[in-house]
Amino acid sequence: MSEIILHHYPQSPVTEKVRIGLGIKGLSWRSVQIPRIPPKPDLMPLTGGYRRTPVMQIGADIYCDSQCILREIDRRHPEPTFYPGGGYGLPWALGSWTDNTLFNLVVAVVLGASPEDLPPEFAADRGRLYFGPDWDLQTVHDDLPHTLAQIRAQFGWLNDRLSHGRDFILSEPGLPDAFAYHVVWFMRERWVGADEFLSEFPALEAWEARVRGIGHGSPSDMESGEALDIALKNEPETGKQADQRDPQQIKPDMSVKIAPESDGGDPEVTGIVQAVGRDSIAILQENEQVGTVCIHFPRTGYRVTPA
Ligand SMILES: N[C@@H](CCC(=O)N[C@@H](CS)C(=O)NCC(=O)O)C(=O)O
Repeated sequence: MSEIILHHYPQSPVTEKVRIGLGIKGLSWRSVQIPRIPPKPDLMPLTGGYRRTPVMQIGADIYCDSQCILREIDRRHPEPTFYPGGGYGLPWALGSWTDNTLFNLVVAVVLGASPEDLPPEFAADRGRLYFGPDWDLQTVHDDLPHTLAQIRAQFGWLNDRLSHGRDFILSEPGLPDAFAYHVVWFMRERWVGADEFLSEFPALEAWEARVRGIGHGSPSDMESGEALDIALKNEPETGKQADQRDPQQIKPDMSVKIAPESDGGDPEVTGIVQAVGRDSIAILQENEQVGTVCIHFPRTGYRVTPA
């Protein structure tokens, strides 16, 4: 059973990055809708407590974080390439900018522009997740002009890159387009001032329309219960893999805890190392609902500690 199952919700900007990735590859996939805020009772048995969105499931292998998801999609479906024109490596460095600095600025606009319009539960959850334990939405609101000045300069970089007759960030649609697009999409979808703000960037807007046109591949709905059953009926495909050069001396069969490094109050996920490498780590966990699952995380942005 090698169907791609994506656990997500339509409003999730980070998932939009993955959906465009699936569109570039022209893949069919199954779509399981999860709640926008915890509790997420049908997701937790699969992820061991990881609560962010999206999560990809293939049988009993679970991929947490869009980095890990896109790498795995590319490993299983190398064509068409995510790295047109031989642009290997570079998109991940670009993604580190779009996913952290730029994304966090846009989050501040989306949440801070009119805090009074946000459902209180949603504001409380996302405030803690993105601004840390001492967050204050009024401060974020008051800082909006500064935040927009930061975004304006950075969208200007993208606009400059896309001027001079260039249709995509590399020669053809690729990973950098998915990375940059999801941040623009997020602002466009969720901030009332976005149309006016983005109209300063005609090359970026023309590119945005081209990336939107790539689409999402071919999704079809699946109930969460069916996804849990698929995990239960399958064994993880991931074999044991050691890495002699691992700087932390993490080895298969060790018990570890993994959590995002950002101070968002994310729970740690505990498990037994199955595979460790430069870009990702995979741990085994077992519970009644899904049997044994292998949960994959990226190394960058995640802290692994012996449990
Ligand atoms: N580094 C993660 C970030 C994921 C993330 O923060 N996603 C947002 C939604 S777009 C989220 O998890 N929000 C809280 C939630 O869905 O519970 C990734 O690239 O997948």
